[in-house]
Amino acid sequence: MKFLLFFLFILAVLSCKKVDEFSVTNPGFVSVVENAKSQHSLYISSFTGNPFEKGKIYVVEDIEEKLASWESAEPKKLNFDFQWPNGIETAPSQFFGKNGIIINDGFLMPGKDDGKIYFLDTSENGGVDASPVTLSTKKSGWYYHQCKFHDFDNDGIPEIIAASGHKPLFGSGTGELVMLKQSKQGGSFTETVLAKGPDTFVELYEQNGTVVIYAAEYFSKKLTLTYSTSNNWMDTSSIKSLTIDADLGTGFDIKIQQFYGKDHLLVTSQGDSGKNGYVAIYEIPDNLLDTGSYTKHIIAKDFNPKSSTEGSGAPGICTEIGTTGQIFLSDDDGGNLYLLSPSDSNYNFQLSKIEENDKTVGSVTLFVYGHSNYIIVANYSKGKVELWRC
Ligand SMILES: [Ca+2]
Repeated sequence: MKFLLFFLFILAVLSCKKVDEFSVTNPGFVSVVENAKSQHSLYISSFTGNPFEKGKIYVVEDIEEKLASWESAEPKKLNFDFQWPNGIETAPSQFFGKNGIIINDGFLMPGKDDGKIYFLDTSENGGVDASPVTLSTKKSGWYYHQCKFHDFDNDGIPEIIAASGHKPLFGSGTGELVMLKQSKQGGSFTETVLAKGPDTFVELYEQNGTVVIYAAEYFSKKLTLTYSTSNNWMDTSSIKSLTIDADLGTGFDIKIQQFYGKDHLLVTSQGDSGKNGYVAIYEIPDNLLDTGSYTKHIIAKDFNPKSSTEGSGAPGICTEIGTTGQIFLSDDDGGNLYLLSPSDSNYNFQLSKIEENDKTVGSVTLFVYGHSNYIIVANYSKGKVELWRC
């Protein structure tokens, strides 16, 4: 029996294979969005720490048709230059009545930290020749990584929720959770600060009419949730934040994922300022505000960056592989790619290294097509966008 279980486990671990790769210089984030043809486009952000070098975005349209010939995908560069583009989302059609993407730009490095949230019309040629519309209005020196969308005031237009970070040249960094509200379709956006703390990645979760925003905070090293005491998010005096885990360490990725048939928080922490990072799953209680009932399970630990440069950390972005319970993990500055496979139904996972690289791997994202789960990997240091099939 033990042998059989071991054999089944090996099968599960071996179920991810690299299909192919194509070249893009310094790919950081990979984002799959819906496009005007009801297919999917892959947007690839590219950046370096060189203050004189612009950040770039590349697009591969209709990736459904590229899966079988990934190496010849030929990404096209957007003509507009950015600073340090991060995550990209499908824009709600209600904003401007056309197909588009939301681009989150900027990073804490000097020369890159005057970030913005942009809308880009992608209805022609993936947006290669389009000029972005700036939606954020924050003062300079703040940057953005990711947006979430929810219609908080039921006017038919979703609001944008984003974390923004700020790191002065001297002193510690801070974060602010902001809401961007559009006045009417096609109209301008106003940006309101909801709470202090969230600086990088957030998740929005709704249960029984209660909306909460979770954040794995990078600077303040906490896992938090933000909510409205009156369920009226337009009344900023009603917005409160609670700490779920004060011992998170340097917070990084956060996602709602299903394990054992229930929603959980999947979180990566870069531990003690980049060192001794770990991956944790938190159980979500029936009462979302009961912060003492988010039971934490550390499922993999002792991740470390290959270099001791300040700001380096491990691990990075992760995603569940569909609904398999397996997790595909980028090691960030640790350089590796890992699979985390459940070995029982009690939060025990096996960690297996599936690729080793010299320096840094960027984000990973899931693309489900047919009956297959594909993972797209931004292999930053190798300059490759990898396609894995799991
Ligand atoms: Ca609204």
